[in-house]
Amino acid sequence: MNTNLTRRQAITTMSAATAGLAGLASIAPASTLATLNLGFDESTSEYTLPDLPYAYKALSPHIDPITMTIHHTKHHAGYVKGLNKALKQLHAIRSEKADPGTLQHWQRQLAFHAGGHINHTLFWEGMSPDKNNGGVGGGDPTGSLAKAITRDFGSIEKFNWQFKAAAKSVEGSGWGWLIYEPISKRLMITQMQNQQDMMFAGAIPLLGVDVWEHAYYLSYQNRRGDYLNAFMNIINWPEIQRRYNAATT
Ligand code: MN3
Repeated sequence: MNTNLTRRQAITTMSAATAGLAGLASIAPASTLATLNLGFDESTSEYTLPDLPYAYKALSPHIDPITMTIHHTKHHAGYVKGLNKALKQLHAIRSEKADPGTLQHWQRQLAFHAGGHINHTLFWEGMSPDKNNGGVGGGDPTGSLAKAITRDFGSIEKFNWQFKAAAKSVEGSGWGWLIYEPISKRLMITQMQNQQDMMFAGAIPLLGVDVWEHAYYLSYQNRRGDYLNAFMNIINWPEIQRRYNAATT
């Protein structure tokens, strides 16, 4: 069975149910992350690796199929495995079946691998094949998101510049993010080191770009800037708008 189709059907069903409650204005808004499929299996309490929403070759020529395949089936799968292992070890420590002195290690492992799993899930779904390849990728944001970007960064061009410059200058491995800060209701651009460091509490991730070398090295080698220029052609702005709507509704 196609996992993504099943998830979309579930979301459609949920939306229909929510529509029936339209009169309840005070109902908690769906968070940006609420519809994200992390492949959590209630029966085993373990996370699984969801399928990509497109084929491995679909983002060509911007990201090559071998990079996509290894990135998803090896790197992302590794974070899912590491997340399950960290949770299992923490359970064992609570049950006094493991050395409590290793708690700090497994807490770090939990943050790193849970971050890796969520970051990559947001990353895959935040991209789409470009318009020449049957997708909706690229172009500029529109609507309320474009207005907010213009308000908070000065213009779409200034946003594009800062987003790429911030991602390009991440030291070592990490991510560039467009986030929503829900308290002052503003968009910001942040850098993330590894899978979890430097992100502040409350930041709601909208758009992320993976700048670990595994994300681009086969095609771009040390030219991270070229990879980031290519990435702009496959941003799924309708999905980022959906996340923005969920964060601000
Ligand atoms: Mn990665």
